Amino acid sequence: MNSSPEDRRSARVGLAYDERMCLHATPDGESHPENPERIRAIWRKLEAEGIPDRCILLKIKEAEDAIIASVHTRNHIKLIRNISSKKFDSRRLMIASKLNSIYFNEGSSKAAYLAAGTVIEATENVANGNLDSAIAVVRPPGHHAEANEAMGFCLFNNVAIAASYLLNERAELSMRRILIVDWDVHHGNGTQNMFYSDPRVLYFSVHRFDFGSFYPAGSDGSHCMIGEDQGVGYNINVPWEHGQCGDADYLAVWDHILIPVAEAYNPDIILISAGFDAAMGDPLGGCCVTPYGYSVMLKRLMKFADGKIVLALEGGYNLNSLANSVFACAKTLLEGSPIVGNFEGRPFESTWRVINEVRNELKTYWPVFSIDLPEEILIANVERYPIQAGINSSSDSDVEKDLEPSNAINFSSNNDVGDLILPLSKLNVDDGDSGELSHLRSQQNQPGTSEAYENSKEVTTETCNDLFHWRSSLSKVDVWYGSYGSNMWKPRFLCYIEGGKVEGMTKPCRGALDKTPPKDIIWKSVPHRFFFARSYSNTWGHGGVAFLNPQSNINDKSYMCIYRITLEQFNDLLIQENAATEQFESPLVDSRDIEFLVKNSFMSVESIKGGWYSNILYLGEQDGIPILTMTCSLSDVEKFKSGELPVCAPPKAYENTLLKGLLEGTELSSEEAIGYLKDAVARNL
Ligand code: X5A
Ligand code: ZN
Repeated sequence: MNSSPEDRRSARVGLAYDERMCLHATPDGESHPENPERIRAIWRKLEAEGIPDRCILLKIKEAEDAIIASVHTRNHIKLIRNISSKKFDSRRLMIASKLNSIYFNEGSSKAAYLAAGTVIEATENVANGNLDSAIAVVRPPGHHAEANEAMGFCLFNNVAIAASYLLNERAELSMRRILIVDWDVHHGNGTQNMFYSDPRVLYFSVHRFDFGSFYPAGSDGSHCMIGEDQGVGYNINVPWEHGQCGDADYLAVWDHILIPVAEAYNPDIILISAGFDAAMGDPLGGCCVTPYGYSVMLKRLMKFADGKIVLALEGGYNLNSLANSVFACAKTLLEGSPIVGNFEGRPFESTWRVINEVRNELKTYWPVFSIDLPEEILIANVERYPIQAGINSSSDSDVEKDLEPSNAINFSSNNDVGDLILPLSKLNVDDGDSGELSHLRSQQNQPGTSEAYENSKEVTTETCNDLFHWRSSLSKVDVWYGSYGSNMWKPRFLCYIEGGKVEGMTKPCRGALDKTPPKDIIWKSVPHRFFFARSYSNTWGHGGVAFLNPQSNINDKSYMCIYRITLEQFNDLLIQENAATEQFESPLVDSRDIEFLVKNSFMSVESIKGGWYSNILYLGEQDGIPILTMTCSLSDVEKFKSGELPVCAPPKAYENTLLKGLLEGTELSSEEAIGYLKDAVARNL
């Protein structure tokens, strides 16, 4: 190690970088966000700013298997050690393809061992006092790597290895409480799992969660994951509900969660899983943290653990944002104060909700959370919502006012035909319409939302306004969602809107982003047959679930409860009904699709093709608004008939839910309702 003589006043900051970590690259030269240019760009920027001269450059060395083995399995280590060897040449692609978001080449092993070794080296030298703090510019990243699995661009869990090294191999350094702050935009599932029952490591992560749909998806990143056994209370997740979070949101979390906890925990050292993919401009993160934001987040942590902080690079995929953010952090460590800058905006309304949820979940373990947040904060900050592009154009609402009723498609509904919905042929569909369905356009501005639109103007940035495009326009369109299964019982249906579960469900629903309850509820019957098929569902366990035959038949009659919701909510419903986990940057069903549906009566949704309910049916209209439902494809019906797919009676809890729906919504007696369901089970398709 060599320190620069002329800069005695600045802190001893270790800096580690090695070009050999660029050896890990896609095997075919295909472009990939996690590529060697990431750390080269950082290094170029640091050099251009004279940072390496002000730091202590660290020796780079490969991690030893014995150390890696404290968090990874023997098998995993063997795989990463051997994956780049000649004899794996033919199997490398295949092995990578079986993993989640992983590639391997001849340089992967070397880079993985160097990345882990470098973070160990940096951590050890901060722990033993040789350095005040350090930055490890490493790749591949680590926080998604599980004990026995590479995933999410991560091979070895660099930070977890270093933490466990201090605890288990370097006890004499007295690093008894390690705070890991994971500010990568993704949840560090691997790190969480490795220390889930270990109170010596407090894992804190703030990440996009989007109700479980953001990578790595599922429930691991939920605020309910607080640790177990001895480690309960020592795992803290702050899950954003959406993208676009920026400095104000992160600093609010620092103020009201991280800093109070750090004060109470009193860590001996802080390891930062420093991904910069929450940075403004990052192509994966969709958030808006500025270099100044990172700088302040870091500075606020420097008062703990005598300033013993190690930053280890995780994600970050916009080369400029990445390099500028790392530079800001280096400067902050060196100078002991944040870079020059200022904040704009204030936290989202959802940020306060999330902060309250986290504090509430953990208040028995962190008494400081029992103190309610000052009401002024909550009141003064409730009006910022994520941008829903399109809604802040002032002309938008004018367009709606100018609508001429004569342009509307004339459904000339004849509601006197009893409660049977009109067959399509009776509908007068005016083909001369300009494009969108005018009757769909002539919808309401919902109460309260115009203020939200006003406020959303202030947070516009070039990179932070993409995600909610489709939501904004579809939130202004109403549809009737027709339910014929368990959703006929309103409390069960509401799980899809508000999130949560009712009795008998094995797991909670994510809910829709817009949690407004349905505006109206009507009961009808439709000339379609409903039946039970499949033999297991995630929500209800063993037994069949309800489907509606897409083909109508005048002799069939099924009860249907229709809920008036927005087309945005219908999309969220569709995603949940089809158990889709990825994020959809475009809607599954939009206004144009409804036009198509009006003409063709059903439509298969391509992007959820494997889902059981990927077929949208149009069932006519009510009050000028289309009635849609979702069911299986015609080809599934054929498979149910042929026995290729199972037909099965519903599980008891599911059947009871349907019964409750029918009894509360229809005039049916208990016997009649039971008979109606029994009949659906008994008859052939
Ligand atoms: C370290 C990191 C992201 C993985 C995203 C996979 N991983 N779609 O940022
Ligand atoms: Zn990430």
